[in-house]
Amino acid sequence: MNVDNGSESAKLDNSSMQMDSDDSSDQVKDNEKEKEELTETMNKMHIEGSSSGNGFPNVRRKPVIIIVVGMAGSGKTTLMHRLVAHTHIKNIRGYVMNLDPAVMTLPYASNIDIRDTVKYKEVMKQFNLGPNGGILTSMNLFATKFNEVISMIERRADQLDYVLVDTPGQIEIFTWSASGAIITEAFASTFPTVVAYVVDTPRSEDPTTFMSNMLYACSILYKTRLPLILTFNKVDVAAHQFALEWMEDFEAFQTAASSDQSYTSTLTQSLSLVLDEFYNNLKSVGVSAVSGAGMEAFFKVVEASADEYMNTYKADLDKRREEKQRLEEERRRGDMDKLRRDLEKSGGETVVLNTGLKDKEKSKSKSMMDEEDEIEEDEVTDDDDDDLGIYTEDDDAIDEDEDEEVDKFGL
Ligand SMILES: Nc1nc2c(ncn2[C@@H]2O[C@H](COP(=O)(O)OP(=O)(O)O)[C@@H](O)[C@H]2O)c(=O)[nH]1
Ligand SMILES: [Mg+2]
Repeated sequence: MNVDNGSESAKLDNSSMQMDSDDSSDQVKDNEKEKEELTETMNKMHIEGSSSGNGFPNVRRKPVIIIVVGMAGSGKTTLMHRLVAHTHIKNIRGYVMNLDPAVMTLPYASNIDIRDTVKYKEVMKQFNLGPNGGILTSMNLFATKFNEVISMIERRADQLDYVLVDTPGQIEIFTWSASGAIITEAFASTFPTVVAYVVDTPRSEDPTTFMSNMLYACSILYKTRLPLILTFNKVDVAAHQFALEWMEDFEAFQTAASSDQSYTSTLTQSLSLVLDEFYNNLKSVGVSAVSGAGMEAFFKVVEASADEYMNTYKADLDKRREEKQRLEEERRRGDMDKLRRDLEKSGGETVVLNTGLKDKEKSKSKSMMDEEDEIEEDEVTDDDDDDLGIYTEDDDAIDEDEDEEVDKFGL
């Protein structure tokens, strides 16, 4: 338990004392204990519980984590293979990680492979999921154990220069999922971390495709807030010179885009003005995973980005983490207040988790005495939820909604 977690539990203790003085039942204490235990477990799972020991781990300079992301088919896996080969030749000490649970065969040998922990096909079968759901769930399962991965890398940190991370084929599964965010944050709060955004250069020769690719890169930059390296891959097929030109001179891009008079083209031209600032803060490099061109340049840019991380991103990260902790504490306090209010409302009665129709009627007639209007609304929401299987998070929802939620999650 770190210092910050300690202060959190102290705050929880405080609220429990208040509740005792409010004459609450033993069940409240049990609830609190459960809550504390849950908080503790969550904190342990959280990156701050990593073996660095303190709340804000000292970020080492090495190893540098390189998270390789990009559209499906942009050449991430092939590039990983090339990077691994380069590190071997140059005696660079690297660690390789595969986070794609659905990949059939890997062209490189990985040190950590998600497939050793989670069997993607089994997950699909067991949870009755399609391919994307299967990948997402496998990632979620893996993310719950990610503190162990971080500890493993920490133990080897002195012998490593880089950790190369391959991500699932479908970019959004990593960049827009909770598990992707957990994994990225776990890395970024322990080691200097950079994102290599792989671009399929030949396909980006079309201005509209180029623009959508850049917008995606921009969204990743905003989402991860980590140094981003635009890695123009497949330069053996098409040189990335045109891209550099378009990024430096938006007029050149507008001229290229103006050959097409469609709506998207006009929008693309306007967007190029907006993205000018974004381009200014980016580093880019041209590589070929097939021919091996640009490898030296790639690692140079990675080093520069790692410096940038230490100088700029680290401070921002610490600030955001403090803010996150503050919000988390506020939320917890809000939860405790809500629990207390609910208890006062129920008059300390035992809360039945498994609400049948009979219980519903009973609790409805009871609450009806307090808030008649609310109930009509809730009845509608309740029915809708049953049909669609959606859980509401409406603050006004009456207790039975919450009971059902708990019931459905099988707690
Ligand atoms: N010509 C050329 N083809 C490449 C290069 N990198 C990848 N490819 C090809 O692009 C396709 C997709 O590559 P893959 O690594 O599986 O992409 P991923 O889905 O991003 O992992 C494969 O057919 C690769 O052979 C490159 O640098 N040059
Ligand atoms: Mg791949």
